[in-house]
Amino acid sequence: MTTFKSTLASLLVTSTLILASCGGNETYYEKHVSFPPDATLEQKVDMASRLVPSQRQLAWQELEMTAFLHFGINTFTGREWGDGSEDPALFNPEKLDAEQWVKALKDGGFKLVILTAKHHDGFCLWPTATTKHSVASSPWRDGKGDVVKELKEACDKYGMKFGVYLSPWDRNAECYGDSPAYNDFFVQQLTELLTNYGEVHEVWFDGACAEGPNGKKQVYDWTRYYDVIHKLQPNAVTAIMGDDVRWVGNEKGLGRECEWSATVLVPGGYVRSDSVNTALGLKETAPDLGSRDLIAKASEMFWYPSEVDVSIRPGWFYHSEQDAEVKSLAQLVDIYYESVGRNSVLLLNIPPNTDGLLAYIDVQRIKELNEYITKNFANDLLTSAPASVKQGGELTCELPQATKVNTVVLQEDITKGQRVEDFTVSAMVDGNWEVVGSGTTVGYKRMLRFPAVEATAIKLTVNQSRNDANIKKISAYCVEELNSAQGDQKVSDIPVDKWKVVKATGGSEAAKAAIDGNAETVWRSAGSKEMKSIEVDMGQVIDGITGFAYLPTEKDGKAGTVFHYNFYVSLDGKSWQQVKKNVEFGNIMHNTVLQKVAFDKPCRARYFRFESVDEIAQRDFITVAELGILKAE
Ligand code: FUL
Repeated sequence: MTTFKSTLASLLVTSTLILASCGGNETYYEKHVSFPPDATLEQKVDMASRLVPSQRQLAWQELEMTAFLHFGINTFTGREWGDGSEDPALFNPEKLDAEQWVKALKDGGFKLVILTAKHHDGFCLWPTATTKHSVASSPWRDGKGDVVKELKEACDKYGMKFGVYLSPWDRNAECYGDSPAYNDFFVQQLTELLTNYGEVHEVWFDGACAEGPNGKKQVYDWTRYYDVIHKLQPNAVTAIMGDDVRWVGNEKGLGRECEWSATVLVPGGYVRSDSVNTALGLKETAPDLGSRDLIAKASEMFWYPSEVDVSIRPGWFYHSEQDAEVKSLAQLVDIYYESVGRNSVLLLNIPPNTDGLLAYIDVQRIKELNEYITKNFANDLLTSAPASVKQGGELTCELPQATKVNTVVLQEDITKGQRVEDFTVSAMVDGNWEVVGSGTTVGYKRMLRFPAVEATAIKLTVNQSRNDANIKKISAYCVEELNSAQGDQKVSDIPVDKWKVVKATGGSEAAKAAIDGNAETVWRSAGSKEMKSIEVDMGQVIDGITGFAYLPTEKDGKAGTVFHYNFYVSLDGKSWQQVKKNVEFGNIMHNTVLQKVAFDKPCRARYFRFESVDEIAQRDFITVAELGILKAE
């Protein structure tokens, strides 16, 4: 048995004392707090410490692991973003079995699943009355199928919560960009989804958006959408462009080490969000969303916790050529530590394939993940009780004998707010305290990994907090260590050592970095209003070229990432054949992974030219970490 010891001066263990420690002030602010105009920083910080989640936000946070299913017309076209012109006849997942999905997700430890009921291409996975661009026009189940219904029934059968992704951006709807008409259309779709299928626990509105077919920009009526959701599904959190759940800011599975659920960022769906966030210099991707410096400048705060969305594969949709790139168990465990372990909920995407099934390898991998978590976190080596700790105070948990520890998990009682701002974790090793971890925020859950020590006690020191910190639990484990080192990413199927740059925007010399087989070196073209391009001589004619690859870079943010491109091939470097014209790297601005592009048919060439039509933010230069040529084995 382990024992739990506290230093009385620094520690108050009963709720009465917790209230006393707050000066008898029991005021909490649910989800939002406005600061009085003349509030001092001290008063603001005090109010920030008493900002708490709503009931539905708390229930969502406790799920910890949630799953995404990206499925739709893109599954059948091999794209990440469809443009809305796809023929519904392409959609025919003949073996679709939603029970297989849900059973696999349950075995993977997931508590809620969100389906892309409609992605940006506008194709609806349920037989909506709003458009013909849906499963009803597909050959699947003779046009009588309903993916939403089949999934929801499976969820109900296996006790899985259910959520819907309904893309506001719709590249098919004719009325898109005619704001009032599209808002009606969208509300009707939302109403169908939230009325006809039983309980929904999360509604996910992504932030991607562009101009409509008529060139007009769509002005979304978020307030109206929220009203519909709250009326029809009061227990559903609204995510991303919703105001209950915040996008973490990347699609890599990475929460911030300093992750505030109590944040000054105004949710994107609020009318004032642009003006307030711009004035504070903030966006979802900012590294700091809740420090005292920001609180000093802010006039309000939100309980707006982070959700970490990431795909088990490089893309969000299933592409068979990515079967070998399913994340390893070690990578998924890292993601778990860096999402759930960083005060966030994990939203892991496992996309169904063209048969309408989750691929075997994905199913195995999530099962391994759950087994790893269940096994390694089954035995807490400590017995801690909830405690209130003053700034500078300590909480010590003793172990009965020297025990190997390499992971400590901290939890705050967020029903009393998020308060810890700076902490240290130490282990008693051979009679001395050794610091094994430190950080800023804790929040709902904070996990720390460190090289194993033989500890006889674990101590948490709260160096700084907003009022007394309410520590719910300290746990310690000795988990199995996995090696998540990734091998080098193969960009080109053919050797690049004989390749030469013939010409490039800004000169050939600098552009060598794009074809040197080294992903670390990056070519940044000269700035130009014209299209930026690079022309390469591969040194010999290559038969059977099936496509090309472009590796973007995140050095310098994502600046220079190509969005639309042209691609040409040539046998002699004089007469050129255009094999790709103004094609989009769908979602590249959010997910800067290696882009592999397949040609319609294999070709023969000695030269190629890659040309950028535009950059993700219309900058006048492009960057290329690496280019490669793909060839069938
Ligand atoms: C983004 C979308 O553009 C991607 O296609 C994907 O759905 C991701 C989860 O959200 O905003």
